[in-house]
Amino acid sequence: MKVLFVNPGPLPHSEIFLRLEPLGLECVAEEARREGHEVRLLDLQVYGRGDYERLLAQFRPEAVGLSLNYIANVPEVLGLIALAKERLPATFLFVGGHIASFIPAELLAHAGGALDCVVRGEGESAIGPLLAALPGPVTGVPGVVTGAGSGPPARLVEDLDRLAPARDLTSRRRRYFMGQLDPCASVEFSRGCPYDCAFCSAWVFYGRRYRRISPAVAAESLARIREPSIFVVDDIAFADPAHGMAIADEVEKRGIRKRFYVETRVDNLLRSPELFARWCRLGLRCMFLGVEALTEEDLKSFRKRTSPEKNFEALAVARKLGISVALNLIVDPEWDEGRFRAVRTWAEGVPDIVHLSVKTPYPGTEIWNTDGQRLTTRDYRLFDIQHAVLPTRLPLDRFYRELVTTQAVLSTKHLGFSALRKAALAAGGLLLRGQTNFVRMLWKFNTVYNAERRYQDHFQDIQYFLAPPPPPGGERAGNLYVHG
Ligand code: B12
Repeated sequence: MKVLFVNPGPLPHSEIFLRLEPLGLECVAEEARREGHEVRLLDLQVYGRGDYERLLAQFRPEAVGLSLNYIANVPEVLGLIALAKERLPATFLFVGGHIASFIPAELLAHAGGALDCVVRGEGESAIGPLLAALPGPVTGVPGVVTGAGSGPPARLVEDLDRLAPARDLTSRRRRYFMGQLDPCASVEFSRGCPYDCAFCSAWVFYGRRYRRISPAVAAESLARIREPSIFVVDDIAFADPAHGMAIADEVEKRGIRKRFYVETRVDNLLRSPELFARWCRLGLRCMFLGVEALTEEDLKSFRKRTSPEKNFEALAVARKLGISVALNLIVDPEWDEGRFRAVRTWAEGVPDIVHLSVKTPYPGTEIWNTDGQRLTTRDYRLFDIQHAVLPTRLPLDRFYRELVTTQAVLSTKHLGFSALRKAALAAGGLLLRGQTNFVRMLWKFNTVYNAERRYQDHFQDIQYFLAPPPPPGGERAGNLYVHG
């Protein structure tokens, strides 16, 4: 069967810092190929709508599977479905991915009959049985939801070692980058997270399970990658220090030299600084720490299971490693000017890259159930953690002025004189190698850090309305787990 997999375009506010390969979709595509299907993959982060239309017309897929990880992409994906339905009415259309797994009924309703099914959970275990069932009914396939109801619960992949992303199906790979790690490929060493932060849906998706890829398999997969830089997409890198050490052994054994970026928790770093020091020797260049809040009270409200002292201690440990340290703080829409000022002062005084994201309840998170009744907008596109979707204490336009000023100050801090010199050197090197992603990013700041634009985004016409959650007191987190 001819199958086309499609990844939607980027969100406007993340586009400037990075653009990464659709790793999950590549894994699903590879599974389909192993089953003998003829497979194509189109990533709309690096291709345009015209390419999609051309592929539909020329390849004429019998099935089209779209990836939907980010809630802000919902309207775009619905548009892509409508277009495919119009051009190829007999083609089987399905959607899978992180956010799709939490809102299958809503997606089917929005698509008004154009969408044949939603696949919940990890796509690798469902794709074979799904395509094999066609053109018959698919309701018996685990994880599948159709207009007629749900099939058996989604199944976790039993053996992560047998997965292999179909990187050869993504062209224009030089367009994938992460700041100065340009070009950059993605890998995974593990899946899932054993913690249960209230603002995150990753642990709900995987049911708090943490699964490892065998060290030798992880290293082999790294060895096959051509790009010099690697984004490790794990929800929580090196949660198991022994596993991290074993991968390091295998990487060393094979003489693999890459530059790495990882995201992890502060307690992880504090538990095994020697592991991170070893990875720095192996090429770890940048580490993202989910600090999230500066006060005990806020950390508790997010169930972060850490403390301000631990956060500051971990930052000190990370800085000693001599790598770039980035951290995130969650902005509460309740913040006033004084609170923004205090955060600006703190962030300007530390050497790390400080990101601000806005507290956003989206389906799958615990705060969706506790705060979702208070949403001020039901426009999917605004759920990108750069817009306020809960009531703000400041008038909305002033909230954005504070937020965007703070973000711009923190970004230009890193593009101050000495940083700019370093950036120029890096940019020069990249340009010499023909890599323009990072340099283009430097010029996009003014369009992204624009308070008026973010405010005006609230007044766009809305085609699809996000349904609010049921009243509180209903579901327990365990009942919301995607996998059975
Ligand atoms: C790595 C990562 C990123 C990377 C990008 C990864 C990439 N290559 O695309 C970066 C850093 C760019 C990123 C950015 C953002 N991220 Co992010 N990210 C993740 C993270 C930690 C892992 C994703 C991943 O690669 N997993 C590994 C792969 C193998 O799994 P997968 O992509 O989920 O794919 C599997 C299934 O979903 C499914 N599947 C996927 N597509 C399809 C398609 C079909 C047809 C089928 C059948 C199945 C299927 O099968 C796949 C294989 O099992 C997740 C957390 C999580 N565990 O999901 C958050 C997560 C997805 N991100 C999140 C957020 C909020 C963001 C940002 C908005 C943050 C920001 N403002 O900067 C941006 C927006 C990015 C954008 N679209 O432009 C939220 C999503 C919230 C939401 N519901 O919308 C998550 C869930 C984290 C959280 N805190 O809750 N992210």
